[in-house]
Formats: sequence, C-alpha cells, structure tokens
Amino acid sequence: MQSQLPLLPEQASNFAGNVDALMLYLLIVSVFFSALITGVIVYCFLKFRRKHPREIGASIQGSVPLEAVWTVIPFLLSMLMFGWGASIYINYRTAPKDTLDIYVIGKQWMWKLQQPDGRREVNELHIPANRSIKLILGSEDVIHDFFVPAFRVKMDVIPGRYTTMWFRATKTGRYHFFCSQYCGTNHAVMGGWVTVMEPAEYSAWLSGSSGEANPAAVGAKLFEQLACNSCHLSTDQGRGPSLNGVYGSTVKLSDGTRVVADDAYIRESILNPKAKIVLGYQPLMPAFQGLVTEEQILNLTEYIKSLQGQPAPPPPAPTAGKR
Ligand code: HEC
Ligand SMILES: [Cu+2]
Repeated sequence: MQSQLPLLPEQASNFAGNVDALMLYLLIVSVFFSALITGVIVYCFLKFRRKHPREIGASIQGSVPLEAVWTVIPFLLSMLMFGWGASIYINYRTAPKDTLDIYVIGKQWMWKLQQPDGRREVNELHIPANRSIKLILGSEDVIHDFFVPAFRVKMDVIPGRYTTMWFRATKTGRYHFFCSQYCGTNHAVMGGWVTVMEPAEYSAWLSGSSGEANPAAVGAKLFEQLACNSCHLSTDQGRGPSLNGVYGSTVKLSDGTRVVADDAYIRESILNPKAKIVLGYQPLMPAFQGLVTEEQILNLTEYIKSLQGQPAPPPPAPTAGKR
C-alpha cells in the first residue's frame, strides 16, 4: 500500500507488507500522541496561566473515568504493538521445512555465497521467486550483518557461530543488499545484489554453472582426509556414532537432554565435541577447532546432510579398530 511512497524501498518479500503496515501503525500512534500531548501542553499553558499576581489555582480532585480512559486506551494500543510485532518476529524466526538453503559467509569486506549445488558467488545472490529461502550465515572475522531492505529482513553474522534467516521473494528483480554492522574501513562497500528470478530461469542459471565441486563431495573427501571415518562408520560399530540420518534428527545426550541436530549442532560437534556428548559414547572425539576453516565445516556439514538414510556411505577405514 505504501510502496508508491518513494520513502520506502520496494516491497519484494512475504514479510515486507506486514512489516511496513506495523511500521505505519507505530508511526501513526507516535505522531498522534505527540501532537495530542504537545497540543494539550500549549492549550493548558495559555488557558491556565496566572492572570494576576494574587491568583490561587482551583483545587482538582481527580477523575476516575478520565484515568481509566487514559490507562486502558494506551494499554490496548501498546499490546497491539507487542502482539503484532511478536507475531512477525516468530514467523521470521521459524523457517518453514522445505527451504532452499544457501550458505553466506561474511569477511572483511565481501560476501561469499554458496548455492545448495555448490555454485559459488561473490556479492551476488541468485534465488527463485516464491520459494522459501533460508540463509545460513557465518563470519570469518568480525561481526557483519546481512540486510536486504526490499525484503525487510536482516540478521547479524557472528564469528564462531551460525545464524539463520528466511524469506520468500515475491517479485522478480534485482535488490541491493548491504552489510549493516560497521565492520572496518570498507564496510560501506560491503554489499551486493540479490537477483530474484522465475523458477525456470533460476534452474537454467544453475545448470549453466561451471562444474564447481559439489560441497557434499568436497565434504566426503575431507571426511577421509581428516580421518573422521576412522571413528564414524556407516554402522554404529565404530568408536563414534554413525552419522547416517543424524542431520535433522533428535539426538539423546549423556546428560539426559535432547538436541536437534541442526547446522549449529553439527558445527559445534566438530569444533568442540565435548560440549555435548552423545548418549552411550565416550568423549574421545578430538576437537577440530582451529584445524578446519568455515568453508570446510560447511562442506562437512553438507556431506553429513547428504547421508540421510543412505545405507553405507563412508568407506570404513581399514585401520578402524574396535575397542
Ligand atoms: C577419535 C574418534 C573420532 C574422530 C576422529 C571423529 N569423531 Fe566425531 N565423534 C566421536 C565420538 C566418540 C562421538 C560421540 C561423543 C560426542 O558427542 O563427543 C562423536 C560425535 C560426532 C558428532 C555428533 C554425532 C551425533 O550423533 O550427534 C558429529 C557430527 C561428529 N562427531 C562429526 C565428526 C567429524 C566431521 C569428524 C572429522 C572432522 C569427526 N567427527 C571425527 C568420535 C570421533
Ligand atoms: Cu561487514
């Protein structure tokens, strides 16, 4: 509705309309009450000023109905702000299940993005329209923030952990994205463009990619190179649990709690395995903190994801002894 206003960027995602409507509501409430209060101040200033030096003010006893009115109306207006804001926030924080997952890595001062099939881009993001997209964001150095004004979504990108955000682009076109967390000298130029395409166009664009290595395949190689497969076999016979189907499942931990094996859990399991010990296993996995780059973690994660319900993927290392 307000998209004609040149003040606001285009509305190009599922969130944009609702965020703008809430913003307009906040604006109207704020302007209305600012004007009302200023008006009353000026009015009272003129009306009740002391007209001659001996004047004594009338004694006012208060009014219950008046107080009820100015308590209940602002209460309802602010609860509407809260409820409406919370519902947008919850929707934004809970990504639907069938998302297209794209990895985004921020570093001073560029964005590296990777499509699910492995195609990489720098400062460019191609996505299909009307498809739920989930960005999984990580940083190689300092805090950045991924912001697409036309989609009304942004998320901090923090070193040492993953953050995620999701949206559905509703209109094809090209939209600017920015780093919106000051991150050093070239912060201002740390941005790029999202290109939203028709799904068919997007598939064509993807298939035109120049045979870059698929992240799951790179991850499979790493899995051997780092000797992960000496403990993680395709069956539960190894020293570590089988990773088949672990991604997205609920893992029971030795302290009795449960955790959903998402990207953040896999990442932590690799970097700092002692943080959460799988029930029934010894804490003997070495920490890979400092030994693997963000990109390698991402590849390993993709590989582990690809193990969903497959019978026997990792080649068991011949040396894997039982204990
Ligand atoms: C010395 C044996 C050993 C090696 C090498 C090893 N792990 Fe592990 N891993 C374990 C054990 C034991 C556990 C279960 C106990 C725990 O949670 O720490 C585990 C747990 C995990 C989990 C959590 C699994 C679950 O079911 O929740 C992941 C993910 C994982 N390892 C990935 C890796 C990756 C990737 C590598 C290679 C970079 C690797 N591991 C190397 C022994 C090992
Ligand atoms: Cu930045």
